[in-house]
Amino acid sequence: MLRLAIQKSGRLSEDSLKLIRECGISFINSSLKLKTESTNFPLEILYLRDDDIPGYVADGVADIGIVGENVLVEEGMQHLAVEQLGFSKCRLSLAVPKSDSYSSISDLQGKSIATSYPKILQTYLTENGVQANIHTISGSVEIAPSIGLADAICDIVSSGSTLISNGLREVERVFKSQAVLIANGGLDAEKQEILNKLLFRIHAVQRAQK
Ligand code: PRT
Ligand code: ZN
Repeated sequence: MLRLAIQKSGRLSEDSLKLIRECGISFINSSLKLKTESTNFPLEILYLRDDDIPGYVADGVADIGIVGENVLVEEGMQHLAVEQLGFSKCRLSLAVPKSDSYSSISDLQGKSIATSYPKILQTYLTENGVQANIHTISGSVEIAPSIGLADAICDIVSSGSTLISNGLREVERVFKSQAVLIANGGLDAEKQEILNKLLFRIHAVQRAQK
């Protein structure tokens, strides 16, 4: 039996469950349960917070998982990635108040930037030779400039409407993300075999969608 960790409830949940179902894997889904077993494939599904998924897979509590690349890279777990899944696409972007002048990344030199992704942001700033003060906050990042907490933000953007409604303007795209399948590096032969079967089905689903 292979253990798959997916997000319990959030932006990844629905498409993760949909992918498993499209692979012909049946299970009874209940939002109240923490885990469920497939009725026709050797798979058990664990429902977790997305941030916990890379750690559980690295520790072997789950064998495989589905998570956003933004979370995976921020947690320094890129080595677990097996395959991009093509959904939950978004980007991590820098944004400034729309009335602020901005011409290039060097305008952020010495400024303060609020984000929930300090590592990805720091890497990007270092690559661009910019030193800034990073304020790590766990949520409501987009209100940081208007309350005087930071000059700029670095946050997940999808349609861009959250930025607009908070009077912000996207100025740099820092990181592109989508959902990825991740796996523990030390699966035994039996589990690896099940994963190969699952991947075979995922590829068939992806081909059918093209
Ligand atoms: O509770 P749990 O910890 O499991 O979930 P979470 O609240 O941490 O994550 P969740 O469900 O919000 O997002 C899960 C993953 O979905 C993220 O890690 C991304 O990989 C991906 N994703 C895709 C997004 C978005 N699109 C997205 N739009 N994650 C967040 N957003 C937020 C963003 O933070 C901002 O507040 O949506 C807002 C921007 O959206 P637009 O459309 O207005 O630009
Ligand atoms: Zn989360």
